[in-house]
Amino acid sequence: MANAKKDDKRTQLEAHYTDEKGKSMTTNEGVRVAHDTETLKAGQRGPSLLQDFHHQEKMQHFDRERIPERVVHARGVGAHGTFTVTNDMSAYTSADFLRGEGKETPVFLRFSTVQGSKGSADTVRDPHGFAVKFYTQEGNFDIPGLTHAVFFIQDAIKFPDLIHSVKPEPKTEIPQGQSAHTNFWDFVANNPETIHNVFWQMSDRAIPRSMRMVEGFGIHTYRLVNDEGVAHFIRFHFKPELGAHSLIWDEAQKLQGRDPDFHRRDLIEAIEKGDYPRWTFGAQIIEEDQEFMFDFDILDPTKLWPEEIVPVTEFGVLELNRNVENFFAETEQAAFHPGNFVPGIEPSNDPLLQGRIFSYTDTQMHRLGGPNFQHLPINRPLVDVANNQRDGQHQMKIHTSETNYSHNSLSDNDPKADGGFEELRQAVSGFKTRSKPAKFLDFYTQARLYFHSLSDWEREHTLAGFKFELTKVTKPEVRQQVVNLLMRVDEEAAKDVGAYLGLTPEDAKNPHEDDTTGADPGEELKYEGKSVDKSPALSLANQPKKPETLKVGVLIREGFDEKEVAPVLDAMEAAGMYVNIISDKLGTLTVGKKEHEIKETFISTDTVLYDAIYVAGLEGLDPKFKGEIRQFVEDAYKYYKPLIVASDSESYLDEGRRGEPGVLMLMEDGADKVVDLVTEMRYWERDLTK
Ligand code: HDE
Repeated sequence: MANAKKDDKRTQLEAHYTDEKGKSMTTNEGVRVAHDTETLKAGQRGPSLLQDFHHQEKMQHFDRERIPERVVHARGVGAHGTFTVTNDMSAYTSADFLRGEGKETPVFLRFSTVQGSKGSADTVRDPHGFAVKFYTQEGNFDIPGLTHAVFFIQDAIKFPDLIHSVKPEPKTEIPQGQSAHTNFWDFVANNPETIHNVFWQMSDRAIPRSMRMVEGFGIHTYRLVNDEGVAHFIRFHFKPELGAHSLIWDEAQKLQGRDPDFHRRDLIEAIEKGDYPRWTFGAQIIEEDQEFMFDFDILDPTKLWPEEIVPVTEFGVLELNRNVENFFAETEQAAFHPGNFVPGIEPSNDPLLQGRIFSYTDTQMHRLGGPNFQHLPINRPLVDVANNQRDGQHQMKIHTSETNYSHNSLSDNDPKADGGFEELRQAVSGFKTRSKPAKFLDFYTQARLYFHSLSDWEREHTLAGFKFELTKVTKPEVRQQVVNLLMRVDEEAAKDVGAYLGLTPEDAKNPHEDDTTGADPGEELKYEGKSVDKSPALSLANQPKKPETLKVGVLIREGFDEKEVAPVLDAMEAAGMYVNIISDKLGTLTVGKKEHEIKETFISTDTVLYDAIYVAGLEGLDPKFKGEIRQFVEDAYKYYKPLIVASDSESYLDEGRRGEPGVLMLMEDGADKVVDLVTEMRYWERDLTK
């Protein structure tokens, strides 16, 4: 089977590129247009005429420019890239794109938030979508995953309820882009299976620093099947080269105003600069007969497989290396589907995955206007499509065959179903039932595992997340129920959050703990019970840190000390950091041999937009800016960010803060320390009372 080169998708898309430059204006029928700015009227001051077909066409097209936004994950950003195999997976799967070291497959990846509408801010608290489409030589394979390892619910039929509860409330259409409201928490309290993912949601994982710094998870259990028909259960993982890192909640909220497009801009800029984000793509793999080795059911999407028990096997590297040419045509019209499988990859019986396989095609037909959405350039596979599906709205093909059915004799029974995807041969038996396996009803063990695996600062942030959100809950009885639910996970956490809310957690069974409709007379399952108390892989404290692409805000104006500043900026740039000059006016500033463009001023930008602040020299600064500079320094300090202050600017740093972790005074320390200092990103041990 041929190798899909990284540019094959681009070549395919290019056939659809169109550019109006140098062309005369025409109607959509191709008729040249002499006037485009006045409608045709009966007399200069008279009414418009119905015969003005150009006006009508222009207006009617405009009137229909918007399509329904995605019912969830409406807000997103996408980019093209390449997946390259580093580890041949033939032993596990017949999927062509995972076989043969060095094989390249074009991909499209869309990141998204879940709750907010298309125009909502990027840095809201949410699980984030991590949806990948692989344009393989055997057709498209999609993983519409998340940046969380688990989901809120166990069964697809509850999805509309979950989403209704978290979306803006029906009476007021408030709040936007937030789970901090009464209905969502009422859902949580009365659907205790949500609590594990709610802990992820309240933790720093839900407010990433960058889409380039998130882990991606397929969440569900899938199957890899090899040429011999041997299957393994797996869970997909994407691990970012830059490590997974997060914002602080206060900062995230400010960013919603300062730059609602923060994540979008960050991704587009990095790719434009050639700093291509990369993830290793792999999976946790277990033998089929190890299905019951854990203390949970592997089909349960609210449970993760601890990496300490089942490590991730690397398949290859996914790199994003090309921005889209047109947001609507590519990112908005991209249609992902967890049922897009290629031979060698299959779903498991996970009841959430099974239900998703129905929903995605259904929603695309609604959103993209009919059954031919796969004809859209972004969705088209790289291989030929041949079947007897015909007609429908916006049909892009002219099928010339005289038959459109099988079996036929007139076309030699073409197209032939003669190989390709075949389901694993598997015996299935059982009574029809709506019940769940008993282990699905253990909602708390893994919520506890997650919480206990976090570092001190992550735990503190997670509890602060609960406190913030529950403050926005208007009904005291809902708060009480949530605090009681927390008690089932961790007594200390429940007491801490309860004390903040003025409530005493009650140690009572959740009324919905045994919820399962219908009786299952089926067999009792035996689980071996393998587990861990802590999973270090879950803590952001254990993620790699890299200097590349960290953004440093440099506060500076003419008159700085060149000898001090030039080596610092050189060292940062040599390490791949983005040096952003911020001054009192726009223009250019030469430091050493380099001329920097000043793109931001003291009043147009803010500490929250940078990973570190360097007060590099403010001699002769107009006193009217002093307040702004103090704010930059104050925020860098309180958000635990690296803070570097030049000798001539020490007056901006309170004496008590000098010598605190992550604070560097350049008169005492040297430029050589700067890169390591910034790479650390946060100094949680810093004393904020100073
Ligand atoms: Fe989705 N989800 N989902 N979801 N999902 C959609 O499909 C749905 C679930 C995920 O960037 C919709 O094209 C159901 C889990 C991503 O375009 C819709 C259930 C996971 C995206 C839909 C789930 C996801 C979606 C809306 C419960 C992680 C954005 C628009 C059974 C493994 C893809 C669309 C993009 C989008 C349904 C649960 C991830 C309505 C019914 C679990 C990343 O079809």
